[in-house]
Amino acid sequence: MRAFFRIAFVLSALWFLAHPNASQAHAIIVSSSPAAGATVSGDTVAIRLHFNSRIDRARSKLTLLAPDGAARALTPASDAPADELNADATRLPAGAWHLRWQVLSVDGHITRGDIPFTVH
Ligand SMILES: [Cu+2]
Repeated sequence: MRAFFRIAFVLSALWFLAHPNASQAHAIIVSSSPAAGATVSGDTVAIRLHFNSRIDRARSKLTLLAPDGAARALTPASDAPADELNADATRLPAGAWHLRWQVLSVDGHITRGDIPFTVH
């Protein structure tokens, strides 16, 4: 048991060495529109990604993957709140889409994710 606590202590110490700003945490997605797995109707989709911390919008990316696999880069809206990455996607044919996001948070860490959604 003692060895276990010693290992746990060493691992947590290493974690804080590797993440000096861990208290700021990196950007984790809090909510998204569309939500993962959602079905939206119409060919215009307002994309709203809300993170738990401020993000560096200039170094964050939004890419839409079409049902046929074609990638479409989206330009994030510049007037969004500091913890949001927003864009308007227009002319989306019906089918299964993926929204790929990659953000740089203010602590310098990159996080990314993939939100599948369906256009009806
Ligand atoms: Cu981080």
